[in-house]
Amino acid sequence: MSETATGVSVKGANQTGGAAGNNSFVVVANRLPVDMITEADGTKTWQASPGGLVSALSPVLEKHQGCWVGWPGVADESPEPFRTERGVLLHPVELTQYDYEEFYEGFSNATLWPLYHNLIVTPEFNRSWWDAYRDVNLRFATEVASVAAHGATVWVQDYQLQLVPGILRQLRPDLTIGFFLHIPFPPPEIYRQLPWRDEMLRGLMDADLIGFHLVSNVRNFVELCRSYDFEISGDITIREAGITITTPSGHKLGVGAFPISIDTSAMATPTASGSHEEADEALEQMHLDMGSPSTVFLGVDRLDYTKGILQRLLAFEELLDSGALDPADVALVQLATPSRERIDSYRITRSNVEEAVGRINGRFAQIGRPVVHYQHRSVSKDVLMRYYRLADIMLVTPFRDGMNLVAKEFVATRADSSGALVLSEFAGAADELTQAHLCNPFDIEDTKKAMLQAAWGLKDNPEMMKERMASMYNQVMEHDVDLWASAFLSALDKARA
Ligand code: GDG
Repeated sequence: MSETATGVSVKGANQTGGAAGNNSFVVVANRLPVDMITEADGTKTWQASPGGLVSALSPVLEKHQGCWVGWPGVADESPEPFRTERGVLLHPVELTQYDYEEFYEGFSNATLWPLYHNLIVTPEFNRSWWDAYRDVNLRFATEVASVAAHGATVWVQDYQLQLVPGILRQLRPDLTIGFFLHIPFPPPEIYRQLPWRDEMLRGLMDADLIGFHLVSNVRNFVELCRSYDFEISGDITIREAGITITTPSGHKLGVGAFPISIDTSAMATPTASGSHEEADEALEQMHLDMGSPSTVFLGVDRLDYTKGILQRLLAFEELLDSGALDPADVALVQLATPSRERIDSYRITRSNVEEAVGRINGRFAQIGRPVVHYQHRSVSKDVLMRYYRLADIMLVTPFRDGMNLVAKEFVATRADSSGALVLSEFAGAADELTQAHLCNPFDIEDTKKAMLQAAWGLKDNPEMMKERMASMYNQVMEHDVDLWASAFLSALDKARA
């Protein structure tokens, strides 16, 4: 038994191989790309799970025919590993109800999520949650060690698994280990609030490469590392692994910015199934059903307080109130995917959003013709695509967001350069989509201004609006998820070498 720098006890550490599996490419993420569903008659089925990480990684795993290690989305269930139709081996990790509450809802989503999103709500620091986080990270690392072939590449995903690189290095020094953080990395003065900051950081430092979305995230991380005994070299402005950090034990770690993107090929057709004509008819019908508004605003988000859904509704309400927008002429569609529903701050957010939807419709809608169309359910990819195509103006107004794939997905449906994007300057996507109508979501006047500029621009200056959309469309098409994954994986190879 040996102990890692994170204090996690590891049986059989330093024994290369051991019970090595035969997968040469392994991704490990908190969730599998599918959720296990129990039907009324007790049969178990699988359903694709929504979310940015799944959207980004599924095509990468399919291309490599790799193995995905993760939790199947239901507590106390341990289904057998199975291969998807597209050739990805799914290897479930069991989480108990206790793990779910303490590791997932607690430490991951009530401690780390708010801490890394610049304290939009106050993080809770609870010692038993930390213990659960360490235990579950050990379990994930042990599963990976059992499925990875000798010398395999393992790609660890996101904030729930930051101790996995350290544990895995002890268990399987033969592996090449990459880590990607899908959410922002906070400024050091915020990170330092974490009571377990040293263990957490050391868990990460055993990776060969750490990737963030943005250079600003890299800067925060490097600045934090300066306060430790690490040697730092390289140029921060070189996006892909411009920085090398050497730990006191001599381990070298690459650090770089790899802005994530979307599977553009999946966005190119109006629907995955059905003809173009059918898709157009369905779209027309949707528009008719909504009372044929001349401008449709659209929001698509997990129902999360970071996404700024309430503030966007309030901005819309004030524009209706002042007469700047005519309720007979506009509609706002808000799709809000259920998320982390048992956590208090999420319940409060949902209740505030739904109160605002009811109030706005009560004030401005006609019976049978809502001005805000709100849905708190997931929709299929086909239906989501239809909403993207229906919208005139996409509203993406998070207070803080690592990247935001919704913004890129909307742009990718605009081969004809139609429509406009209102985008928060605090979404990672704003670094690339500079031709969006950028706004500060903390400033309601600024948000209203961006919404109106987009609406007026489409009416008064369509040529200029087309140029803006075309430039964003090209940016997204030229920087797709394949490029993101291949840039990361080739930097990982180099870092290991
Ligand atoms: C995290 C980071 C980063 C949403 N509703 C439905 C649905 N979705 C899909 C969207 C999109 C994804 O979920 C959401 O991705 P985002 O990037 O917008 O946001 P997070 O879930 O917070 O993702 C984020 C991302 O990781 C990747 O690194 O960009 O900053 O927070 O793909 O299309 N898909 C379907 N039905 C829905 O109702 N089918």
